Amino acid sequence: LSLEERLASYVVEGSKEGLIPDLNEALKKSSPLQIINGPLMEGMSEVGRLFNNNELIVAEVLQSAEVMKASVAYLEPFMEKNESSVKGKIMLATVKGDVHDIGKNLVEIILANNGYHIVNLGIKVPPEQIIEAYRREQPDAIGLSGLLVKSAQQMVLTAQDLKTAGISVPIMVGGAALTRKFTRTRIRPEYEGMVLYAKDAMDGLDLANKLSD
Ligand code: B1M
Repeated sequence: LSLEERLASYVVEGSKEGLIPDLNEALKKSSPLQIINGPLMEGMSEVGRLFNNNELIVAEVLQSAEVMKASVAYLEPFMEKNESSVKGKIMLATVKGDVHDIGKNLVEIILANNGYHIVNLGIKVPPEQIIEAYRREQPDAIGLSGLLVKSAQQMVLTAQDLKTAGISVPIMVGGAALTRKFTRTRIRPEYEGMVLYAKDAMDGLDLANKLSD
């Protein structure tokens, strides 16, 4: 197997045996983000496909998630950091009913490495908790993540509750089940402030930078 194929297969197999030496090898020619967005994400897509076809069970997907998390944690110190000044405070949450957090945590790492102070509220965060944390933390923006189809709908409800609570800071939304169109037609009309769709973590950084400019 090529290096790229081996990296993808650690995620698919849920195995860390040989992972670190291969990540070191990959770092010689690629940046941490290229490794994550390339072979590791390819492995995750394959996991999603196999899971969808009932060829993997949840316990196996969890092991794949562990490998992805361990890889991201290992690569994180090698990422470019640009911490010259604090550009703003962003609160992140995976919405109510959803446990997926690898994407959100990647967004956290990338924003934190680029000058943002991040308050990560974790997973399955109901709107009440987001509102309470908003009042305490006074962030410049709120980032919502969700991967399930029902999470897209949950974002609509969350936006409604935030609006009712009188909150209007920009909201950034992302996650696999979401589209730009859904964001524009379903979430945006329910909210007073800006609602921005980020297709991936780098897009999230670009949007945050535009907001802070
Ligand atoms: Co689940 N899961 N899962 N899962 N899981 C999906 C999402 C699914 C598509 C798999 C499939 O069937 N093909 C499917 C959803 C189906 C649907 O709703 N249409 C699914 C399902 C069904 C489920 C369960 C219901 C399974 C069950 O129990 N029967 C269950 C749900 C539990 C719940 O949430 N209540 C479940 C559980 C799990 C595990 C716990 C086993 C594990 C998660 C572990 C964890 O996160 N700690 C897991 C995993 C790993 C996946 C897949 C395979 C991979 C997700 C992932 O981590 N990707 C996923 C299939 C897939 O996506 N291909 C799947 C890597 C990550 C870096 O990408 O999160 O997309 P992602 O983030 C991207 C962008 O989306 C974006 O940036 C990131 C990249 O740069 N982004 C943002 C994300 N959030 C953002 C926020 C932003 C900006 C950008 O700003 C705020």
